[in-house]
Amino acid sequence: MNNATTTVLITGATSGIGQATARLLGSQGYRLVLCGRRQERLAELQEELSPLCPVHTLQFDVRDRAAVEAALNSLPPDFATLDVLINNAGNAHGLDTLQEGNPDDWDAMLDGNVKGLLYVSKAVLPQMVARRRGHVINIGSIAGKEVYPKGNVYCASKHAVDAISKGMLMDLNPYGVKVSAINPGLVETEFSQVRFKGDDARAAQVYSGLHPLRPEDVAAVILFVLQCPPHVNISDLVLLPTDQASAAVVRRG
Ligand code: NDP
Ligand code: 8X3
Repeated sequence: MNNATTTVLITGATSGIGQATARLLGSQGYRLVLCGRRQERLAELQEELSPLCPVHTLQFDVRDRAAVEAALNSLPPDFATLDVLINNAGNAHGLDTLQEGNPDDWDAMLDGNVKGLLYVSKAVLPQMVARRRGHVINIGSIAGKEVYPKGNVYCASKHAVDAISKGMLMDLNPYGVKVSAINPGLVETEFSQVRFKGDDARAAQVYSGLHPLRPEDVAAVILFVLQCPPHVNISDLVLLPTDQASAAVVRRG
């Protein structure tokens, strides 16, 4: 794959894993379509990366099906042929037992992490199928492989991503389109700030006393997965910090 002719759409590019991936792929000269809700961050990233690679931005909420379709349909001709889709947008909202949980949080997680991924995929996959060429990289989680206390609905959303990735792999197999699921453990991003609704002290506790993954670590793995030879597909990968053994077992010094 020639980076300069490969167009990569990244959802959730305004922060964390998506932003680190945009920076790494941009440094390698890929053509980027960067997506998120925070327009000012998209503009800043476009300004930062434009000297390195062609960049187009799309501002939309993945939960809004009409907005997803309108955004993808608005791509200018030189960005409209997408070679790679990185379904990364998502978050956890709250950490509560089900009996104490907030249904608004459940809606945000199921609508964003699951239905949002489906809406974006539906808008992109037909062109990959028609061209018999493409690569979808879905960012799942260790929470899609295991359930941890109070993780209930977030874990359900990521288990759904795990199932969707497996189904997508089967659906796209006849057309030679690759599907890769990357499932990280603890990564220090804005993830916990969002989960705990801006309670920075509580968010910091998640990573205290251990050495979490950095978003750049996940970006490096995404690049590796992307650059495998055409006959090689990494279909399902779990990536943990050395200090983490499972969703709930971590070593804190
Ligand atoms: P961040 O909070 O740092 O980034 C989340 C990104 O998703 C932001 O760019 C945000 O952009 C975007 N996003 C969230 N909701 C929506 C929405 N409704 N519509 C459009 N964009 C949205 O978290 P991470 O980088 O950690 O998370 C990225 C992915 O990695 C998520 O899918 C998460 O579940 C997964 N993950 C994270 C782990 C971690 O420990 N951090 C571990 C395993 C998986 P904006 O707000 O501008 O819309
Ligand atoms: C994010 C990792 O373990 O905080 O998906 O849920 S975890």
